[in-house]
Amino acid sequence: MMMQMLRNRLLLVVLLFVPLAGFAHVGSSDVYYDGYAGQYHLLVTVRPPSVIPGVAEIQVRSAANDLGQVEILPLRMVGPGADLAPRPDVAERSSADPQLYSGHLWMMDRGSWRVQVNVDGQHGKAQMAVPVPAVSMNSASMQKSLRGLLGVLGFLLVAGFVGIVGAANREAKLDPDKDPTPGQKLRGTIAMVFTAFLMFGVLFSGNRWWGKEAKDNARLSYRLPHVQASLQAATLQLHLENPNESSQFTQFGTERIDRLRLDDLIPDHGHLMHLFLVRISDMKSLWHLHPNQDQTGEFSQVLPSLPAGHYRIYADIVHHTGFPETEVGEIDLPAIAGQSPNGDDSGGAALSAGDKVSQLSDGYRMVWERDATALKTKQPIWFRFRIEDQNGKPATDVEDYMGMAGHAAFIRDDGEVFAHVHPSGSVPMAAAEMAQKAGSAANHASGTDMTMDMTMMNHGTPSAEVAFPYGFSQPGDYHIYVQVKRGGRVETGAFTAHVEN
Ligand SMILES: [Cu+2]
Repeated sequence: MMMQMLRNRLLLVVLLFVPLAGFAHVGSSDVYYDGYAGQYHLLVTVRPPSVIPGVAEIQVRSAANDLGQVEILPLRMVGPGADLAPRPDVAERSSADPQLYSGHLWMMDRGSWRVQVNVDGQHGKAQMAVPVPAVSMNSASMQKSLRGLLGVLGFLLVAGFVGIVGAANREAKLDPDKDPTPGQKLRGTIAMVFTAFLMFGVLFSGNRWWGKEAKDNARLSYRLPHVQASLQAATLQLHLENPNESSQFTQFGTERIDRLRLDDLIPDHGHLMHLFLVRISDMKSLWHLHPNQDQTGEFSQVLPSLPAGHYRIYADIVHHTGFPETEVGEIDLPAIAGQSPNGDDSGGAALSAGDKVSQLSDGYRMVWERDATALKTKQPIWFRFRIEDQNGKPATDVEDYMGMAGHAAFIRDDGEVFAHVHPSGSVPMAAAEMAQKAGSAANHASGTDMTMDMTMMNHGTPSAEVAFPYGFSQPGDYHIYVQVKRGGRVETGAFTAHVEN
């Protein structure tokens, strides 16, 4: 028990020296969520740690100046820990910006979490919850300079120890100003050799112990899952992999309820999978499709007409725990003469992206309402888009598309970053709903009546303007694809964005 604790402490100390890399799913680990706690309109940003256990950074911004105190606490989404609320932390109110609160939370385990936000203010108490997937993206390695410094210090420590033992055996019983006898010298040398061997043994077994620990830890790092795609006639066949599968039971023999499996997928706004296909060479052909599940891990999609090229594949799925994954893949496609997209499928073969304006059909336009300030990483930004008719008037026929006012995909031009975002933010709706329900169930059980109104989640009201809260984790050149439904068909606006660090 003591050893275990010591080991964890040691690991922790090492982890604290490691800079947080902010790399997840497909390079966009930060969570942005816009929603309501009762009548309070909040934008919550969660920056999960890149190594678990680790510290998540939480920011809560209220839309109006109506808040007093904000508390935050981390909870598991499912399983035994889901109802065991720890004592909440009080988020600190920014002195420069009274509508901004921030705090830190420890996430001790990998898996599906929710951050519960308890607020108190002008409209009484209320709460909401934000789903947060927590994974270790890497086994963080120590910085070279730190490794060198610790190595030198460690050597001095060992050499000093050997020297002390030698001196103690040689000269401890010596009177002042006397030289040691040959016998005492020999005794000292033997003691030093013996101590050196002993220290070598200790260091050697310590290193082996550490190496084993590091290997175990590395095995638990999250590996980006890949989808194998092949084409049969005009049908895309998809085979999902599950590289992060763990055993069904924990070391204590209890079932690992949140282990990743492929037979537990839940629909996210009506579909088990949201598939994005983008031709990386020019970013002009983008498709948002919804393949059918034929059996566990196997999906298929009849393709619409699309131009030949090398396509990147992003397959979004959500597990029963609310844990989202994006499986990535690539495929070379010939020109496909398929059917026109049906159902919720949509996209475009020749989208030309502007930095402010994107042409839609019938002379309509989509306008990105951006100001002149440069886009920077790690900032929550509202991306607002306005749909205009041929006369520049706001469109009046915008309607709901898959339960939402709009869908956006942020894709870096090299394909290494991908995020599927909604007016409510970067979390899948299925996970967001699960987090709210878990919260209200727990409150109900504890006798606290804080009703949470599902309709208060921000799906966005279909109108001529649609807005998405999101922030870039990494700099680079991006394409932003914004999809809205207008006059019975889905339109895709495309924009370019340069993001600075
Ligand atoms: Cu969507």
